[in-house]
Amino acid sequence: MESSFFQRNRQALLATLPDDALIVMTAYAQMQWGADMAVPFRQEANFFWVSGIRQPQWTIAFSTSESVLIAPDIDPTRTIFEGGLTHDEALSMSGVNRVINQQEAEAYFKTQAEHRSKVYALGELPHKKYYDFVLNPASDELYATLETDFSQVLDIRANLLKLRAIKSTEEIAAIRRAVDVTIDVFEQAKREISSSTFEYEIEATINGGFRRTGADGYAYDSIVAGGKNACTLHYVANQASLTQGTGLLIDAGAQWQGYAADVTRTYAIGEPSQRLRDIHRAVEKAHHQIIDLIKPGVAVKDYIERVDVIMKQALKSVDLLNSEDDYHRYFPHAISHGFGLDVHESLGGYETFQPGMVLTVEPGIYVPEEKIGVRIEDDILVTEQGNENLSGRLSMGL
Ligand SMILES: [Mn+2]
Repeated sequence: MESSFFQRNRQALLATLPDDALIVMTAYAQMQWGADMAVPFRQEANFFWVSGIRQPQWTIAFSTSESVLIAPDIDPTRTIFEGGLTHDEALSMSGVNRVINQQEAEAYFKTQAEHRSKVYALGELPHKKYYDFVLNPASDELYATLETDFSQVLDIRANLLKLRAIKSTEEIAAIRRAVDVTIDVFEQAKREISSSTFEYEIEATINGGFRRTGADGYAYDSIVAGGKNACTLHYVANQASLTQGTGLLIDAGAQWQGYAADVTRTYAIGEPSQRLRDIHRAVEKAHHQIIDLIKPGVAVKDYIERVDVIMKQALKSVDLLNSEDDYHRYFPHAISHGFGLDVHESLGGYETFQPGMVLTVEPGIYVPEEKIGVRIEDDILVTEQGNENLSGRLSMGL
């Protein structure tokens, strides 16, 4: 991405706030992998979107009058091991006016706090109590620090998500590339099923295939789930042997210049049973009907209601809807989510679909007692006229 992309994003965010607003945001901190090793670094998406910086521990502060990046204090020994970003590099990647160090930042914030009482920053992650992992502490720490310097810190998360939900031309180009790479790798993986014995052989083809094209790698851990493993929605062990006559669910997506693809197909290992074929056909029919619903102006709420009707019909057609509870038993996840820099993104709080949104459509039917799990997932761009299925040229599977 060019620095003009990040400049435009900063201006767009400032335009949602009063004239004299100051926004301060931080990169993620590095997290521990084990002993003295860090987890491969992944940037906080909102920070990347306004700065273009992929390194940890940087901070950005911007208003309509100027944009400033604050460089971390990095020990020279650490730079020998890990490299680093020079101030000039940071300047040209982000398009900010200047780069300052930690010491200069103290004076900068002191001056800012003297003539303004409010500052804007990224507030707490919503729904965090539902996550079973420790959150990256950087944003919350910055928020707390700002609260000591300024009398009021206001959350800009909702403004950011709303802007990020509508993708720009260069973002759509990156997503298209991620999807194209993913399609090619799926076709290759499909060809290798008959000569493979274990799920991990297919996983290696997928993850290696992404890197071979020059993609960043995978946008999330690839799921390669044979037989009943397909009923575990986030199955990432990929250790089991492949059983003839069962299904093989592959859910994977490349990441290209920070942007994700998210695609699922369910293939057959050998000759599929009639039951597997019937369930796949039901999911496939629902999938096409659901994609046809997506166009600008359609209310997201109405979409969800229509999806419920379609998915209930699909379950009924394979005799899996004998009580109201059966709906969430056999289709236990959401039909769609936005994606982009993060593989799960909000649709920005819009009530209706808007041109430039990208979202998945991913109906599935999971029947653990029959050891069958089928999901089909495509990546849909909302256009002025309707929608474009970015992954639609990938064959359907079974
Ligand atoms: Mn998905």
